[in-house]
Amino acid sequence: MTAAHLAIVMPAYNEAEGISGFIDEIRQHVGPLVGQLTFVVADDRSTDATVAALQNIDDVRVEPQQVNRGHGPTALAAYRAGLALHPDLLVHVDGDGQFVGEDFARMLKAMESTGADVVHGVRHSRTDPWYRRTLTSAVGMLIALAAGRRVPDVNTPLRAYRPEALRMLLDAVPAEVLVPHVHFSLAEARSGFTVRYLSVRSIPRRGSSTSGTMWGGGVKALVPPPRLRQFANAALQEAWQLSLRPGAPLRSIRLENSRS
Ligand SMILES: Nc1nc2c(ncn2[C@@H]2O[C@H](COP(=O)(O)OP(=O)(O)O)[C@@H](O)[C@H]2O)c(=O)[nH]1
Ligand SMILES: [Mg+2]
Repeated sequence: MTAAHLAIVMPAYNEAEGISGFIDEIRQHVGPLVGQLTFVVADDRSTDATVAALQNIDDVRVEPQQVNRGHGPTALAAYRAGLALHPDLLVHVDGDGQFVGEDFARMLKAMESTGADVVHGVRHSRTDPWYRRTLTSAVGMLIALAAGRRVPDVNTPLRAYRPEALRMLLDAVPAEVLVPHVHFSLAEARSGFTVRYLSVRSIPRRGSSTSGTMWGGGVKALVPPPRLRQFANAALQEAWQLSLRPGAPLRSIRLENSRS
């Protein structure tokens, strides 16, 4: 057994079509490896049937958000709701289901065999448009300069955490950030966390609805949609303010502190 109680947390917005099938697939692969499994879905005020699709499933809790705030704050709300259940291990993944069930099992096993604080799923075979992958590489380079080493797939949404390590990150980051995972990756690299990287398969989002994507223009837009460009600008400024500039608040996290 890899964990007595595993919480799998997800932000979701308009994922009615794919989310319950995604949860079923994860459960099938992970259920046999843990004592108890709980899914926590933070619903970012979906306008489709996402919440209805998740009703009356024993191991799924829906955490309705007060207002629509986008991926970052919803992911953080999902993390917090998951930690409140006091699991031994917590996994985050986006509700659009861009991963396969087998890889969740591999992550748990990697966590157990390496004793890491964090395991990141590093996406291969990404089918996201060229500008998304370019953005990931560009952010990755910036982070490498700041952290002094390369952090693969810096913004990956598939992450497994030991609760103590996650709590430190959550305590340090404001609730409204745009790119919590970029801040997390940077803080982990700088702060003495033991991080392991596992190559995982990336698949297209499961629902056909494009309203579940943050970027507008649909997943097949050939050029970066304006919303993505605005987002990238704002995210860069946020990364500078919170994580990169000298004296930035997230620079002072040290894992050793929590263990002393
Ligand atoms: N579109 C959208 N997605 C959100 C929102 N809040 C949370 N999400 C979730 O954020 C995740 C990532 O969205 P997506 O735009 O597909 O990002 P990408 O996979 O990085 O391209 C999905 O699981 C969404 O369900 C929101 O306000 N709008
Ligand atoms: Mg996605």
